Formats: sequence, C-alpha cells, structure tokens
Amino acid sequence: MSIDYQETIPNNVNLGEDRRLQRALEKWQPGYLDWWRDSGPEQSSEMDVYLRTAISVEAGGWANYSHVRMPDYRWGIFLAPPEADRKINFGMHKGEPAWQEVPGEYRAELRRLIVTQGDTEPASVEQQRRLGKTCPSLYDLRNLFQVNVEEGRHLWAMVYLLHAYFGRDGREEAEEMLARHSGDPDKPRILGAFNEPTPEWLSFFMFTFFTDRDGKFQLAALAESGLDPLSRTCRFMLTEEAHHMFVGETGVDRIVKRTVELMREHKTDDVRKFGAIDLPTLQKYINFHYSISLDLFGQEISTNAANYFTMGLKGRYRETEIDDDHTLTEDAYEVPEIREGAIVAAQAPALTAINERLRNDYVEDCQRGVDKWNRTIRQAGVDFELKLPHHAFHREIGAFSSAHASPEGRIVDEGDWNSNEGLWLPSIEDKAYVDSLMGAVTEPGKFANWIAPPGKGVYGQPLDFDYVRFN
Ligand code: BYC
Repeated sequence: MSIDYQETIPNNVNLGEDRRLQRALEKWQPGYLDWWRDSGPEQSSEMDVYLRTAISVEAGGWANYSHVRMPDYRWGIFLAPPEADRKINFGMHKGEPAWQEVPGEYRAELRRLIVTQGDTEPASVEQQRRLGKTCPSLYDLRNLFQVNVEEGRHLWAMVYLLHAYFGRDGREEAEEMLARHSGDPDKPRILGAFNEPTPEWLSFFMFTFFTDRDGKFQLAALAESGLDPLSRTCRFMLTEEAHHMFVGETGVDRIVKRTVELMREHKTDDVRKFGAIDLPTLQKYINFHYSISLDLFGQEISTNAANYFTMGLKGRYRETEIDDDHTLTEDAYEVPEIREGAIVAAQAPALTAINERLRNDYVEDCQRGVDKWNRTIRQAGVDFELKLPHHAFHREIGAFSSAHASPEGRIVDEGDWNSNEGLWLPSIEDKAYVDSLMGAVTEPGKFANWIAPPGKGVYGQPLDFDYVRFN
C-alpha cells in the first residue's frame, strides 16, 4: 500500500476510517511540531536536505530520496504489512493467535514498554540538536538530519500505539513525551544514556554505533511481541534503524582511517599535532559509550523482564530461531556476579536472565563493528587494537553498579578508580581537544581534516553532491 503524502498525517493504518483517533493525533501534531522547532536540529528550518522518505512499506518502497525543506518533512505512521495468522511465539500464550487489541491484564506493562521505547526517540534528537553547526561535511550533515527525522518518526510510531490502544492514559503519556527533555534536572528522559550530552561528532558517531544498536536489539525483542500492532511497528522501525548504525560504524571507521593515515605519513602516534583524533582517545570514547549503552539492557536478573516474556509482550532476539521450548520455565542461564572482590559466573533461571541474554547478543554485534575498525588499523600497518572494555567497567545498572572495575575487568578500589578515570574515560582535556576540532565544513565534496571521506555517496550520488542546500 503506498502512502498518501497529501494527508495531514501520512499513514498506512487507515487513519481516515477512525475519525476519533485521527482527531486525537491531529491534536497532538502541533505540539510535536513546536517541540521539533524548539528541540530539533538547530537552524535547520531554512535548509533543503536530500532525505529518504518512506512512500510505502513494501521492500524498496521506503527508500525514496529527494531534497526536502526540513520543516516540511512529513512524519507518518507506517506499520510493516500484517503476517497472516501470526501466532504468539513464546511465554504462557505460546501458540495462541497474536493480539490485535491490548489484553486488559497486560495494559500497564505494555504501556510502560511503549513509553520507555518512545521516550528514547525524541531524547536522541534533543541530544543531537546542536551538531548541525559543526558538521564535518555536507554528507555528514545530511546523515545527521536523516537520523533525526527518523527518530522523530519513531516517536510518532509509539505515540500512534498510545493513542490507538491506551485511551486517555495513552494520550497523557503522549503529551509527557514532549514534556520530558534530555538532561532536564526536573523532567529528564527515562533511561540514563539519553540524558548524556552528544556535544560533538565523535560522540555522535559513537552514539549511533553503540546506543542506536541498543535500539536495534530492543526493537527486535519488541518485534516478537504478541501484541501485533507493536510487532509490526517495530519491524518497520528496524529497517530505518539499520541506517543509523551504518552512520555510526562508518563514521568511526572514517575517523580511524584518517588517524592511521596521519600516523603513517608523519611516523608518529601523536596525531593531535596534525589535527586528528589519536587512537587512545578513540578507545576512551568507546569505553564511555559502550558502558552506558550496556546499562540500557537493565539488570542481569530482572523480574520485569521475566514477566514481559511470560506474558508474551517482549521476546528474545530472533526468538523463533532459538532452539528451545520458548517458555524457559526449566532453563538456566549464566549471569555474572561479584563475589569476594572477584567477578564470577553464576547460574540463574533463564526467565529472569532475559535482559542479560539480550545484552550478550548486543555485545557480539558490537564486537563485529570493532573488528572492522581494527581491520582498518591493520591495513595501514599500525600496531594497535581497539577493544570493548569488560562489561563490569563503568556500570551504573545491575551487578557491577556497586563496584569499580578497570577496562580489563579487574575490581579496583575508589582510590585506584579516581587515579585512573582520566586514562579510561575521556578527560576534560580530551573533550576540550575533540571539541576544538569541530567546525562547520559546508563546501560540497570537502571533509574536515580529522575524518576521511566515505567510500561512496548517498544513493549513488557523488561525494561532492549538494546534500544540503542552505537557503
Ligand atoms: N536507566 O528490572 P530492571 C532506542 C530501571 S534504545 C534508568 O532490570 P527492566 C534508541 C527499570 O526501569 C531502546 N533506569 O528493568 C537508541 C526498573 O525500574 P522500576 C529503547 C533503568 O524493566 C538511540 C529498574 O531499573 N527501548 O530505541 O527489566 C536513539 C529495575 O531494572 C535503566 C527499550 O528500552 C537505565 N539504563 O529493563 C534513539 C525497550 N535500566 O521497575 C532510540 C523498552 C533499568 O524499579 N524498555 N532501569 O521502576 C525495556 O524493555 C525495559 O524498560 C529496560 C529495563 C530493558 C530498559
């Protein structure tokens, strides 16, 4: 079904046939647009940006590219096509038909999951608000805006579910989405990582690599949901999410490439002299963004997660491909613990360890990206390896939150932590240095000195294409 962009709210959910819902969403829309103006990408309202807009949800149909005047971007509601006779694939309702309405007994849990998911979307736009001013190229500026408009659309996706399935409470929650703000001391965003600033582009690339990847895994787990509209929404969101992680992975890779190029050219590790970001600094940024993203998976042992699973609301990553009974009532899973100052593996009921399992799937996926960056380093003949720090490092949620650990996973005391923190995480000087490199590069085909150009342009366009037109 192709999407009608003449409608006030483009959609493929037959919104026109549900006047009440349509009116409720049209009432929410001006508040959203105000929020975008006040909290979305700064000074973007005069720009025409080469954006991908979904025109249908069928394969290929969501990839339609053209220059769009930023404030005229049309955020719509798009669900992946329904799957005939879809069943619930896990938990106590396994084998029953998927729900087309919210079961009354699971209303509170579903609302909470949807609100938590929805809250992250506008949060990330707020975090990235000022990056446009210091873009390393027009290509990157365009990618930033693409990510931003899609996060805005993901908010619409969750707000649609709240309005369509949760009545008055849902409408109130939708209002709250625009009332909380990233880093606001009085009304912060719900999850920790979404209150951290994204002040410059190195942080942006790390965020889209590590934190958007949490999005991939959480959305994949929600795509397994017994609530069919939630599953269909998340399936379509995942197609968009892939681009965000591409931006992160290739962004960091291009920085690495430029760094090792300068290291070779000048036969030195100290590339700061040449205006690039040295590998030890990149390692510190990895340590930070990876560890705060690990926290987003919740505690290792979680009754919330066990309940969501048993109720059929949130599954595991690629649930149907896992070879077990999908109820997990008898199974065990390994979880880490700190015992007598050492990290040990303990067995826990698999049901309560659902968060840990999803985190482990995430870790594996992160490692694949880090391996690619290391390949770029090796190809330049440089002897250095970027590493994911140990999962105990710099954690605020779960078993490790009560202790300090080194990136290698050694439990350390407060004094040790304090004297090493600046070596393990970006120090004030590191941040100031990275900040000092940022400055807008807006000539088509030109790139900032600290980052290599990408291998190719967007959708077959050349690198010197005018991806953003300033009016
Ligand atoms: N920060 O039982 P536990 C994305 C709370 S990213 C603050 O382990 P649970 C995106 C927790 O709420 C994906 N609080 O929790 C990326 C609970 O509170 P109560 C977002 C935290 O429920 C980039 C308590 O601690 N989607 O899409 O099993 C750009 C006990 O914890 C945190 C989702 O997260 C934290 N990090 O797991 C744009 C999916 N962690 O009950 C977008 C929906 C835990 O004591 N959310 N707490 O009041 C969920 O599935 C779950 O809420 C969580 C937490 C996995 C996050």
